[in-house]
Amino acid sequence: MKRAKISLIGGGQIGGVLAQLCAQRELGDVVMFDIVEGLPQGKMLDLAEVARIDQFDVDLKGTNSYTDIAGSDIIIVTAGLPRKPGMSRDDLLGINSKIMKQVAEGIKEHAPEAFVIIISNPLDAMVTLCQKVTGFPAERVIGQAGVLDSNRFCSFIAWELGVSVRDVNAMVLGGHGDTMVPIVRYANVNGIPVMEQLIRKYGDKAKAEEVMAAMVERTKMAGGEVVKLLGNGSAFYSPASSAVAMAEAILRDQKRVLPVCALLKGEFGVENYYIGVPCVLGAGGVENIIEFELNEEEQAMFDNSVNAVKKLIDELPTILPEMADILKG
Ligand code: TXD
Repeated sequence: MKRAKISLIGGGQIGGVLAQLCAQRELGDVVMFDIVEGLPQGKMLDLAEVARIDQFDVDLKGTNSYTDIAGSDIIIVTAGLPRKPGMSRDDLLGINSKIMKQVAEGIKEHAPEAFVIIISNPLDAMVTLCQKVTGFPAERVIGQAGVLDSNRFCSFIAWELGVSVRDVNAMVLGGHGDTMVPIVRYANVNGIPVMEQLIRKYGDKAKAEEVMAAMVERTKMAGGEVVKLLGNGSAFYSPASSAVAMAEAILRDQKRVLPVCALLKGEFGVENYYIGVPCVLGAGGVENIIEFELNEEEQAMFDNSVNAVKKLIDELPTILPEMADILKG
């Protein structure tokens, strides 16, 4: 039985962790592409020399040629610049759009059957651009942000309540930016509502709401918190693990229910925009979008987040005038 083939477009901080995780989990053979001569080749040679220690049997290859991604089952894209302290993800739109167009053209030409998971920021706009340029069915072009944002939210809840993060369930929807929408109402620890536990812990509803509000705010700003501490670059372990969970769900047909940046066709009242929503991820990629009733406050926050994404998408034709017709389509 042939092993799956996973191609990583971008061999930087996240790309390196992606390669290591895919190899250690033996998800498939891995090709790492980057434009920097020697970078992917060096990283993959180093990783290949770990195989005996970490006990994995997969082929690893670094390359500067798109021809090597031919036949990929899954492609994970991190090509693009990360933000620096003080920058927003949206500030990357100009430079990363040009990179994403080039990457999408390479994928379209050399791996037309692949499932594509985008990580590059600004995420929602980059996924949109990749799908438009490749013309691939939307269920095969998705973005990773909600898995990361939701797991950050779960971590803050677990640390606050002193419980294992494995037993915390909480979801973040919407765009991957300051307008993201943590769904507080459904946050729970093994089914027990988090808010109920916070009220018991503090004996005061107002205090419990204040603590939850602080966790919601920290979730929204969590990316910037890491960027500020690092001083140069952004989070890389967490986005890599999040994208690998999505890739595994597709490769192993797991039917995982995960927050995915997916193209909505009327769900949650959104028509033809990519935004983070709960999806069933399996061999068909996005196999279903799980809608649920948002309350008034959640709907307002979700709509605000959708509008923030729309504003970014509306800038794309100015950045890539040669693509104006495709982008408006
Ligand atoms: O969860 C999420 N979606 C986000 C994504 C979480 C954190 C970081 N997020 C974004 O991922 C970040 O803002 C960046 O836009 C990407 C990649 O972040 P990373 O930290 O991996 O950036 P690096 O280390 O700079 O790596 C980027 C690589 C680097 O090796 C470049 O040489 C390469 O991209 N690059 C290219 N590869 C292929 N083709 C082109 N044109 C190209 N240009 C640069």
